[in-house]
Amino acid sequence: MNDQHDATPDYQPPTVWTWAQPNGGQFAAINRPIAGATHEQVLPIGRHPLQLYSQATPNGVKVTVMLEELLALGHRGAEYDAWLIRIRDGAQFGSGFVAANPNSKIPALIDHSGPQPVRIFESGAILLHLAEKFGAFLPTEPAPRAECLSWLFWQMGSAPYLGGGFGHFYAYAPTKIEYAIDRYAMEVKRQLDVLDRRLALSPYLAGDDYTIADIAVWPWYGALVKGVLYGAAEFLQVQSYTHVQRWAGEIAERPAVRRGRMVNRVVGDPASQLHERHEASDFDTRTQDKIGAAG
Ligand SMILES: N[C@@H](CCC(=O)N[C@@H](CS)C(=O)NCC(=O)O)C(=O)O
Repeated sequence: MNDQHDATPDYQPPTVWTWAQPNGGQFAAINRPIAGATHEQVLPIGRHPLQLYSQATPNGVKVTVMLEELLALGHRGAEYDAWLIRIRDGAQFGSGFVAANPNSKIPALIDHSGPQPVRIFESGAILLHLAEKFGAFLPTEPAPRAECLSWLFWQMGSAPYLGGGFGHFYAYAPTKIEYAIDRYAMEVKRQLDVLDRRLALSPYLAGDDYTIADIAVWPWYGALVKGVLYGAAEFLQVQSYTHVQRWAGEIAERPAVRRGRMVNRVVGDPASQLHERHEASDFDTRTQDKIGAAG
């Protein structure tokens, strides 16, 4: 996210960029041009081997859906504690979180199941770590495995155009800049067409089976076509991507997806928000039907 742009038509960049704050952007309070911790904050550790530090943004939801899918398959080793990192409050800049992810972005996972704790950051790396650890949602045959990893990495490379590009300028920027919105709307529609053509050929992105590629792509592009991301459904004419719509609707109905979306959630109906998750029974007091079709 970058709130630095001046929308005035005669703006010329100065010789040296300087950090002007506040700048009116929605994320001005947390955006910084430097890395590292801003304050001391030890991360809590629960009793399960897997400790997740996250918030239910699309990147966070990928991991909680994956963990709930693993548990639904019967992998008891996937039991986890999910701790809420409130990114609008700057919790990603606490010293403990920065030790888990030097990039200061959710999600971050610490796997305590080996002799030494292993930290994993970047949601794609976390999905791959979990898929390999449990031998699930990642095909073993070379061709479908390559297809799965290709779509997983496609998501990691493409979503910043959707979130940091289109979503930022369409929904969050303090002024509407036609050039920026045009540029990113074009790219996002192209990406939706890429997905639509792929999903016309097979039920899931890697072929016949649901994989970490679908788990990674769904919280972004599934939410977008179901109209719950950036309020841009009509603007982008998302109904026309019929194969993506079919795929997104089917995945939204999976019980593990419905559970995973509630974990570390801080928006929407309070009954749909499970701020921290430590046991399967934590879901009992929440209402899964209170979340929309995706997102
Ligand atoms: N490529 C990273 C992106 C993570 C990311 O952008 N996380 C956002 C929330 S969706 C965040 O933590 N933002 C806080 C910040 O930028 O300070 C991943 O997939 O894990």
